[in-house]
Amino acid sequence: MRLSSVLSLATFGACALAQSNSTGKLGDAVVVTNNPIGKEAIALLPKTPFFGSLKHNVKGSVKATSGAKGVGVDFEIAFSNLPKEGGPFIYHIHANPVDASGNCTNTLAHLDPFIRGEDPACNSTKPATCQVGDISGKYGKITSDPFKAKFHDDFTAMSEGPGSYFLNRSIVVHFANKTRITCANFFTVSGCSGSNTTTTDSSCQSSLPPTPTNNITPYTGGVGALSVKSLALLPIVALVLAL
Ligand SMILES: *[C@@H]1O[C@H](CO)[C@@H](O)[C@H](O)[C@H]1NC(C)=O
Ligand SMILES: *[C@@H]1O[C@H](CO)[C@@H](O)[C@H](O)[C@H]1NC(C)=O
Ligand SMILES: *[C@@H]1O[C@H](CO)[C@@H](O)[C@H](O)[C@H]1NC(C)=O
Ligand SMILES: *[C@@H]1O[C@H](CO)[C@@H](O)[C@H](O)[C@H]1NC(C)=O
Ligand SMILES: *[C@@H]1O[C@H](CO)[C@@H](O)[C@H](O)[C@H]1NC(C)=O
Ligand SMILES: *[C@@H]1O[C@H](CO)[C@@H](O)[C@H](O)[C@H]1NC(C)=O
Ligand SMILES: [Cu+2]
Repeated sequence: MRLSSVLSLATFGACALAQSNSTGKLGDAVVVTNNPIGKEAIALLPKTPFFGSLKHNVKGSVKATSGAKGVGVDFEIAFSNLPKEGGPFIYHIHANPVDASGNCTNTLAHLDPFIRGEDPACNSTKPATCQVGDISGKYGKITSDPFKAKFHDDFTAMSEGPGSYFLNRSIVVHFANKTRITCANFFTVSGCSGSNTTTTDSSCQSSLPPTPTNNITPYTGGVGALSVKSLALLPIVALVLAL
């Protein structure tokens, strides 16, 4: 009797622990309800991979649009030219932007404002308990080439303030073994053929500064209309700031 109640207590304790681990020190991820209507941002992968021994980088982009009524974010994913080996590939929003050198290591870990940690792995049936930045954990790994996906995430923020804000951060694509292949920063695209912009819009892509300046965070803090001209100047501005 006594032993069995101790045992059941222990079992209960283990369950509670496991749950609190996947829920995060600050609780479950909170639904974002005040994203600016119509706001769009995109992260475009650079020409050169970070992972040294790949000849051609993964191509593609992660496009983010404020969800209906400002709730969460609608994501559109397009990746192609993936390595022949080492999949299924995973991708996440990482905490820091990519620096000017394009070094994906310096993007640090996944966006994790609720301090959940990577382990245990995200259970996609309960996305609020996953790391906010664990996009492939919540919505699926990259399992085809080309890979396209569209999904809605409730927990990502497109207005500054909350920790779940990601437009000052980056996307990182990894091999299945977590080695980083490539990474790119988000920036707003209101100036990039407006709401008709798609991830395959080549005019949009060619308006961007070429690699490696692609890696400089061009996010200018909520400026809506980022013109092609100001995009082109950004590397210079960033260089001046860096000096
Ligand atoms: C939860 O965290 C504790 C200590 O922080 C650890 O011992 C335990 O293995 C973790 N449980 C799971 C399911 O990861
Ligand atoms: C991860 O996988 C890739 C592709 O298979 C391989 O080239 C790389 O060396 C691996 N990294 C580690 C740390 O094992
Ligand atoms: C990237 O940055 C990390 C940490 O700062 C460093 O150890 C590594 O050598 C860098 N990699 C490259 C390719 O520069
Ligand atoms: C994920 O959560 C669901 C619903 O709570 C549960 O039925 C399932 O066993 C969980 N999967 C894993 C791998 O923990
Ligand atoms: C990004 O913005 C958020 C919210 O405004 C802020 O808390 C965070 O420190 C910023 N991160 C970086 C890397 O600039
Ligand atoms: C998108 O473009 C088409 C034609 O190029 C135009 O008819 C339509 O109004 C545009 N939609 C928006 C939302 O701008
Ligand atoms: Cu990652």
